[in-house]
Amino acid sequence: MNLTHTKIQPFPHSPPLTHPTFLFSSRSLLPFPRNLKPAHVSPSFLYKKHTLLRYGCFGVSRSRTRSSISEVKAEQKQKPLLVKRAYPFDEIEPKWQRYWEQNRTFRTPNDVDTSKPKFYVLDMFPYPSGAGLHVGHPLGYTATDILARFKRMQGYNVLHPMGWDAFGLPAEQYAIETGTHPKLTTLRNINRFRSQLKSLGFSYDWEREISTIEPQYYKWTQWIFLQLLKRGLAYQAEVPVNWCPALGTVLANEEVVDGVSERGGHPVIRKPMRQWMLKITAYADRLLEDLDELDWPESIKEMQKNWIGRSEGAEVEFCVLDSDGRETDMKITIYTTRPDTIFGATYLVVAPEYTLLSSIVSTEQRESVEEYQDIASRKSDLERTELQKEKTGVFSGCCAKNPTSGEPIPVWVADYVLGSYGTGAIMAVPAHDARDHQFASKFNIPIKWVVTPNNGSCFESGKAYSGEGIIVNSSNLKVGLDINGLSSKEAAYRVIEWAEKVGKGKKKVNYKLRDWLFARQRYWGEPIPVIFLEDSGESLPVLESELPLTLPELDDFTPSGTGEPPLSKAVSWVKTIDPSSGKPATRETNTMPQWAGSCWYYLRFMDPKNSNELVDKAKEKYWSPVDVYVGGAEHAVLHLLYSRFWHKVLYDIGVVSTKEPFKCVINQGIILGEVQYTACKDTDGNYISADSADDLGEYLQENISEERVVKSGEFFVLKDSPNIRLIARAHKMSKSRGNVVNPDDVVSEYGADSLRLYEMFMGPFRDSKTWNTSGIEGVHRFLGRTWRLIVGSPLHHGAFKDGTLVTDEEPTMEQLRTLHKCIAKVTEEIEGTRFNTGISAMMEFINAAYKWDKQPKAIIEAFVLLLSPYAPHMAEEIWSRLGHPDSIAYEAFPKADPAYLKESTVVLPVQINGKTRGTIQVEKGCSEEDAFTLASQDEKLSKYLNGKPIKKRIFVPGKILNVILDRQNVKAGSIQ
Ligand code: ANZ
Repeated sequence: MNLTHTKIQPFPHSPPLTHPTFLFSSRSLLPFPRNLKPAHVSPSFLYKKHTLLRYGCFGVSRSRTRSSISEVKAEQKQKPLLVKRAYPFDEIEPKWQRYWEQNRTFRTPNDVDTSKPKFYVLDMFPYPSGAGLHVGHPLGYTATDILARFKRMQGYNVLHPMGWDAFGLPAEQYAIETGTHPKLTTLRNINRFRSQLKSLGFSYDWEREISTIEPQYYKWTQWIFLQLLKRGLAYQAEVPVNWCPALGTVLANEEVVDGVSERGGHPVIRKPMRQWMLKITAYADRLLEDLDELDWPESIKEMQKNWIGRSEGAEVEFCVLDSDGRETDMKITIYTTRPDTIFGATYLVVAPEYTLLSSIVSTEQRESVEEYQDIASRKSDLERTELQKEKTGVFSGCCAKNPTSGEPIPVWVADYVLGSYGTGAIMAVPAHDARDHQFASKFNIPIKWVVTPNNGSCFESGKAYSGEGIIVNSSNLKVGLDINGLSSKEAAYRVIEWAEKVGKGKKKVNYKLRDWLFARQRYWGEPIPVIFLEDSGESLPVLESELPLTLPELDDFTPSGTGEPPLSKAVSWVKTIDPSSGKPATRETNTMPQWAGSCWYYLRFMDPKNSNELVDKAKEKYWSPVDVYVGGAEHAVLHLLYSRFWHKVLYDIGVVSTKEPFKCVINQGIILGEVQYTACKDTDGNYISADSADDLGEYLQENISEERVVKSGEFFVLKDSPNIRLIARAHKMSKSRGNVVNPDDVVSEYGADSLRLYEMFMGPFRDSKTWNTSGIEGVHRFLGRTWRLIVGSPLHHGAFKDGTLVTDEEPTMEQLRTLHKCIAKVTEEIEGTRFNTGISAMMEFINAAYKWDKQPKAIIEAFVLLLSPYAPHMAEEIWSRLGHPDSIAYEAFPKADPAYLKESTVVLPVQINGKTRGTIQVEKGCSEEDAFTLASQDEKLSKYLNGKPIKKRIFVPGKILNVILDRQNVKAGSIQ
């Protein structure tokens, strides 16, 4: 966005900052997978990295000492409190919050008038962590609140709810450590979050508040599970999980770092265990296709596409040979996306976990294969498939026949092939695949070139040629296949056709997307509504009429140590009877993952108290889909993909009426901590410039307070030694860095309206930005100026006046123009979610209004309406002082009148005898006569015109005035 048009720019002094850590620390919904970076973050990272280098930060990591965080904190504490209350926010904010609550101002009634348009604006509901609200939360919440308030004022029925994604690991871990029931911890945290949110004046309909831990809510989460089960979309399978023998528990991927547990650093192995899976893969194509219709950031759509990872190829059977080279009945089916290269397949690779492996491995090789399988079980998929990583593998002792060339080729076991993708077996073509090339070179396996680039051979390059081209060395008339001379595409087609004809293969589409592992060995989650008959082990769904299946009380939340989930300790709960057969049964003791509750909560908000249905059909039809959904980019894939999957299932069974849940998704940027400045010092304690510090090898660092820093060109330097360049760096806010800003502190010091305004003014909504306390002072001053303009300066003893200064006078043309320009800009910027520039427009208005003698009521009222979505408390207060008994929340948002937006004057060029001699400023509708009079009075033009005989005047209204003088007189005249 181009901010240069506005006179007031959001923090022109904000430096370009470093951005070393991406992941947003907010624990809303679930943690972001470590290996997944939001795509949109990367380009800015490159830029930031570049900036870092400019400040010399990368060298600094080698420094010997650092000032401790406590020092930084102490330094921050010493800063005197500079702020003076610019207006009585501490009185008016609680007053209006009470008013809204008592008057149920933001309640969306159950029976809204559905002939009116609707607007459903939703925040990704937070995980109520023990740390309370973080300033990152109100960034998105203020934006959605502005939209909600704006749309209400435009006459929409608005649904703007809030709730809690309240199951989760931290409460359970805290329970294990302290014995406090997770429910107690969670409810305490929810209460804190709720009161913090209320103190910020968000216009949520609190009567629709929901929490995923409430049985009346998770009843329907369990109900959805039963529908999935009924349709074969939930099933059980033996799946490798992260098993930590020392902790006696299964860990989530996020809890395993480099093969050891995040807590305690104990080794973690992959172990197959019975798990519940959801068949999201059955929806892969629809999840992919329907992305096109969505108004989502392209980066998220791209990430979802990659996550689904559709690829087209073929499955081909390779016959296993016995030790004498004869064909056996066993086949290895491989998946390839390059059937055109099949003649170049000089070996096969099967994954260490390939199911048929034990039946093909030779006796001599069995021991080394098993040893290799054991080592591979400790590695993550990511570690295994890294291209850079040295390839490892063992020979299986058996060979298979390449069905096209007819040649016997060895079968290897290697961990760069994953058991979970394709068929778990590949045909390796070392000439045309980089990983196969590395492997074949290491183990001396023949490399056979079968594709040549269109512009000539590259066979001698020493590496694989993975592009497409013209096929060579690929003919075997004995099997009836000759693809030489064909392009890769034609050849691939021909190979598939041939394989299908001879019954050795078929076309195949594959997805990277895996079925969703839907069980956790945890206490604090929704119980899975399934029982197992004791005699047969058969699994049966709990009857829908028995839902909710509530979590039993438990005192001991520690894992059992055997892999059995904590719920197995609730013996009397686990033991049950199958109601239909009367047979003894046991309950499922795994619980659902945290994703479950967040998959469908947006539907419940439409009808939160319904005890008969998940959501009433008519209500769903009216409110669906969510019009704007705002949250962090860390949920680009999993949460948004899982909800889309459940939504599509609910669509198929007629519970919802739309194919997609969220029409528009917006990701707010990350808020980084305040910039910290550091100076480098040599070992004698002398300051050295950051750009030369690297040459020193070892150096010391000292934190520098903002007052001692000045910007010089692109860099920051010491105020009293401008040749000493400093390191400027902003970090992700985190407890351990001590740079977390608590919104409560900001509210008590500056008020909620200032915090709201500041978060919106920091920069473009979607960009990452740095916190800057002096920035809040800036917006607080703006609100103070607004207050003084309308209400007046405080009285001499500091008290704030009652009433307002507005007058009943008719507004002037200039005032109307200023107002309508502001209305147009603020409206346009809210609609485009460019809140920062909307604020700039209001600041410009206030600056202009300070020049007026009088503040006509009509003008000021309209301005207060514009301000109200941003600073609702102040707006309500002034609105009531202006004599309105009702809340401002449902007043009509002002509309810009185009008549006042047109520039009323134009600059008219004036020509004398065809030559431009000057310009005059005229009203747009100005007549020829008036234009001529003005030109004659103009200082510059008058000397050409006054007293001169005029032959002709050519006038094009609004464009030009050309005056042709009488030639004869010109000769004698004084025109130069
Ligand atoms: C032969 C070949 C020749 C291949 C060539 C590539 C290039 P995508 O696009 O990701 O689907 N592959 C198949 N299954 C695999 C597994 N379980 N683990 C690791 N690699 C696997 O990739 C498909 C390609 O990745 C397949 O095509 C296969 O190698 C490999 F010049 O087959 B290809």
